[in-house]
Amino acid sequence: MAKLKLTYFDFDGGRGEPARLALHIGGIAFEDHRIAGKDWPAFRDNTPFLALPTLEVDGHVVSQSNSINRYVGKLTGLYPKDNWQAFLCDEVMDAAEDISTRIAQTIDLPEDAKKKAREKLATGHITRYLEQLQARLKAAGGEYFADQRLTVADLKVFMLIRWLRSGVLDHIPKDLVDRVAPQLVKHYERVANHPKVAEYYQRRKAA
Ligand SMILES: N[C@@H](CCC(=O)N[C@@H](CS)C(=O)NCC(=O)O)C(=O)O
Repeated sequence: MAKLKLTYFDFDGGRGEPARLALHIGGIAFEDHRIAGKDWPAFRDNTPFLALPTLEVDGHVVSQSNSINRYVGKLTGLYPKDNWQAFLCDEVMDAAEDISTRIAQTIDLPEDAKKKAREKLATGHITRYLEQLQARLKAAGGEYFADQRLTVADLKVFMLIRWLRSGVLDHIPKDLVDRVAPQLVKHYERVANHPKVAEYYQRRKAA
């Protein structure tokens, strides 16, 4: 087994969290390297594309969250072997990445511009993405996004829905998901209650 070191910011969420969860669920040992915000400017140049997460595999540092998710998904059995199911998994992960990027682009805007941009996103792209993700979930059987079982796509959407419902995003109503895509809330709860996911967060809380 390759020696793995996953580097991401020091919080339980975001683009690095699905891979942390997948490795935990799969019982695969890895170094969980967490960077504090204050250390990021000095660390940035160590990353290939000036961003996190990165994954070091036997000394080779690679990046891009969904590429990492696919790789660890294959290692942990949380990525479909069937080509079509793999496509469904990828499409959902890339859609979640798209909408997260649009939201992230508003973070550093001045307050007025942020309010305007986020209100437009909430009624526009975010609503559309949530409706479409819910439709994808229903088409896949209603419980998981691909392969009728937990995959890295579920972990990626889990983090997105948690972010949208957390209340940290000013001007994006925290009940938006509940109103426009209630099946995604049920999906969120399903993933949160997965024994390994629940155990992971119990352990994080106790740490
Ligand atoms: N396409 C990249 C985006 C990576 C990205 O933007 N990461 C953010 C954290 S979630 C970051 O490193 N931000 C710090 C910065 O850009 O200075 C991926 O999917 O991994």
